Amino acid sequence: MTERAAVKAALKTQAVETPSWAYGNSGTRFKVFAQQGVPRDPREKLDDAAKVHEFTGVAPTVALHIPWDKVDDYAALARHAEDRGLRLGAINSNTFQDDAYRLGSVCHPDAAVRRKAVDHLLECVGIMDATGSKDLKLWFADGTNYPGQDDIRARQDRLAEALAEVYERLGDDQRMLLEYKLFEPAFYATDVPDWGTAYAHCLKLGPKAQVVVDTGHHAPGTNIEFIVATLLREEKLGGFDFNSRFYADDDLMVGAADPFQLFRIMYEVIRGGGLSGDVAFMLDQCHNVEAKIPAIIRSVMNVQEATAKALLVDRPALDEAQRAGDVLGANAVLMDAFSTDVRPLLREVREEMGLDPDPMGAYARSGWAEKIVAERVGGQQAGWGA
Ligand code: PSV
Ligand code: MN
Ligand code: MN
Repeated sequence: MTERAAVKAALKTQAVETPSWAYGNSGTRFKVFAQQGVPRDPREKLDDAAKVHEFTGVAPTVALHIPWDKVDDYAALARHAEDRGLRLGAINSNTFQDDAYRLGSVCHPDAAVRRKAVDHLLECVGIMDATGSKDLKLWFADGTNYPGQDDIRARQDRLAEALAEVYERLGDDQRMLLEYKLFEPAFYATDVPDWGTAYAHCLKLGPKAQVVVDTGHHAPGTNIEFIVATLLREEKLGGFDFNSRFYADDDLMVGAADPFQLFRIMYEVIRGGGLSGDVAFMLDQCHNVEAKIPAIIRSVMNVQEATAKALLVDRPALDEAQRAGDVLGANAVLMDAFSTDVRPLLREVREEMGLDPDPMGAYARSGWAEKIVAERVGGQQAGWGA
């Protein structure tokens, strides 16, 4: 296979998971703007996700958030997905929206609240059994706002105990993906604030526990690709929640704020063998002011472009320059790949996959946006920002 053919083959097998909540109305704590035609239930979210997959060819799975996507029959929901060429992806738990969780969930000082939270996590594993989902994605809003509010060490013990119970419940082919986030909603001490804390818990739990890197969850200036390289080396990178940020957890379209960072991350993924393995490439975004389906299509394309550029890095030349201590030469090899216009290559890839080379244009011409505005009245608000 020529090098170009190998790059194209890798791009054709890439899979980006889209989040159900990105299809619904969302906003900030100041205002949720209602858009016309948004899904009224989880099935309609899948209908929209099917359009993203139809026009990109690389978005075959959809992440659910429980209870935002609560239904009576999850097996039927999985069939609804299958009928549209999709599968259900990660099940995201939600231990942050009930009044009971004011002081935390699995780290709460009251054992009764911790029980409620763990029961929810176990319920999510039950949903995975019904949907065929492989990954339970855990994000805890737990933390404290004031020094002395609670015992930081005791909270870690409670967290470990809860995670261990859920880990035991996982099936052989199921994983637990633990997400970290520097701050928000807690402003003094978050209980899983960084990759080190997540890694330490996952290491103790065992091979089915891995870390999720949400690209919007770090302090400004953090070298995320270093974290990615380290977690891959330790076989603890479970996946990504991709989005981009200018300030904090902005949840904007991935690749919008810093396409160079996304390229550097994808380069380390490829360098560490993560493109063909079990790393889940998920989006975690909110489209507050822009049209949602095209924004998700654009996001998938941004991931593809960063991946294509990272695949084009001349690794033998880079290796040679690095070994020779050629600082500028090595940097130039990386920058050459980043500066390549990969859009013609991706158009070719899409044509070879039987797709329209222009997914944004094809979606706009499809009439789907007009159809859902006409047919769906009273669309659902996503849970986030509610
Ligand atoms: C938290 O900020 C987070 O990134 C977690 O992944 C949640 O599940 C998701 O946002 C909800 O939008
Ligand atoms: Mn996330
Ligand atoms: Mn987030």
